[in-house]
Amino acid sequence: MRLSNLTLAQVRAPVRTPAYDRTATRVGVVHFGPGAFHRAHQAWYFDRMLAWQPDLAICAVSLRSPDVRDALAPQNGLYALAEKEADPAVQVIGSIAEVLVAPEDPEAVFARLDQARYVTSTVTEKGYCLTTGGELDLGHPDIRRDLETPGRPVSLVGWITEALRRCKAAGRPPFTTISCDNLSDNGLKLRRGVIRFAEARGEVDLAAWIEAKAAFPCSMVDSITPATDDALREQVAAALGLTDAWPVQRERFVQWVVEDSLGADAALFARAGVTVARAVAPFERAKLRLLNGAHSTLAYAGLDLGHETVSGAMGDPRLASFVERMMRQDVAPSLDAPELDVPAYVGEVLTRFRNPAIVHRLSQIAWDGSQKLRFRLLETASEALAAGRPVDRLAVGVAAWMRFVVRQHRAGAALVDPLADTLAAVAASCDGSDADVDRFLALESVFPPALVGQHPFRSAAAHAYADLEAALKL
Ligand code: CS2
Repeated sequence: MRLSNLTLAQVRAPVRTPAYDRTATRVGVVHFGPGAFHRAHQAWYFDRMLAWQPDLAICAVSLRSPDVRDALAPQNGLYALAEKEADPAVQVIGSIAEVLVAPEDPEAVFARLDQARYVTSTVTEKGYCLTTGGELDLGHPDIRRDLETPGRPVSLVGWITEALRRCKAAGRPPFTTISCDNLSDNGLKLRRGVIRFAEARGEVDLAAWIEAKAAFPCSMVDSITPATDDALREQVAAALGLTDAWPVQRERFVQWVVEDSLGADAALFARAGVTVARAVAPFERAKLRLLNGAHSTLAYAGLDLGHETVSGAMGDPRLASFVERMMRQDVAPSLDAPELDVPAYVGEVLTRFRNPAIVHRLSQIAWDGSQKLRFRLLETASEALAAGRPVDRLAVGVAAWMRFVVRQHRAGAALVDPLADTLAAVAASCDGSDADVDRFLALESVFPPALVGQHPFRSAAAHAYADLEAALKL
């Protein structure tokens, strides 16, 4: 038997089930991107809030694939979340009221957006359609398409702008949009993108209204969430006594820091465990540069050395001590986070990476490298150069990514990356020499020109590209 509203009461103890009556809840949140991360993170926070505030159920919107809807619709949106620790715990999350697939029925999505108090998003870095300078890329195919047919958007920016236009036309106050992706200044970038898009649509009044009235708080999200596998499905079925087509898993650690433009809801978010902060940037920089920067470095260098998982790579002293040196000596000096005990934070992140209950595949982290490197390593390297600090270790993950792209190409393995075709063409022209590094560095949509022009960065990348093992001794 399968998990659903009908079978919920049969879920076995000690699995926790929603602490509220689901039939009494109402959609107040529209979320774009109902992947595993959203379901393990924001949906868990809203599940807690629903116990005190019934009008914050989620309408989850998939911009393309029907897969999550197909898995969760027969379950009435219910699914299990497993915490992977030495003492594992499983709970059933009830905050997702429905999953919509945007292209199938755009008006149904707009109807939900009409009643939304919050719009949240986990569409990954590429979903923001930004240039390397962090501005909306008006030449991006999705943005061009949305400018042609703004009433049937395909991009996040297109959806939010059209929904806000409808709010304004109906005389309603705008919803608050919370970006939950791993981008520096995510809220600011999304806000600028939406305003820019409204202007490009010729909607100058709308752009001014959004600028004056709509809130786009920045947010930092954190919880290690490996992809779902059959082992998880089995573990969950045994715990629940029911099957679940798409459970999710994460570590117990979970953090969400949201910039305080939540008005009266700030107390509710805080009660659910959200850190409501005046400034998110210090938290966000620390997390992106320390955790995600180390993750990507471990992924590309670890795969090169034959490892498969994060905890496996952390068992290799060459990698573990390298990322620790990079975090403490190269990343920490780039942070201005007086409220954060950075040395202790580094220690916690390394302990989390070692969690033996988590099987986090390096290949999962390796996805979308062309989009991730900027926020995780390149911005840190640019600032280090400007401050006269070395970039040798910061360039290692970048060079390991280049090696990864070439290796995948030679093995005939597909690259999961929006720039896959461009990267394959670069890899095809690589011959293992120093010149390969220049070929990669010439990719303007990956590398900011100001960084590429700097000799120390180029030579550090070339050194690590030529001999990764030697570079790991740095
Ligand atoms: C990871 C992140 O896949 C990746 O790129 O670095 O998903 C990471 O696990 C999360 O940001 C942790 O909060």
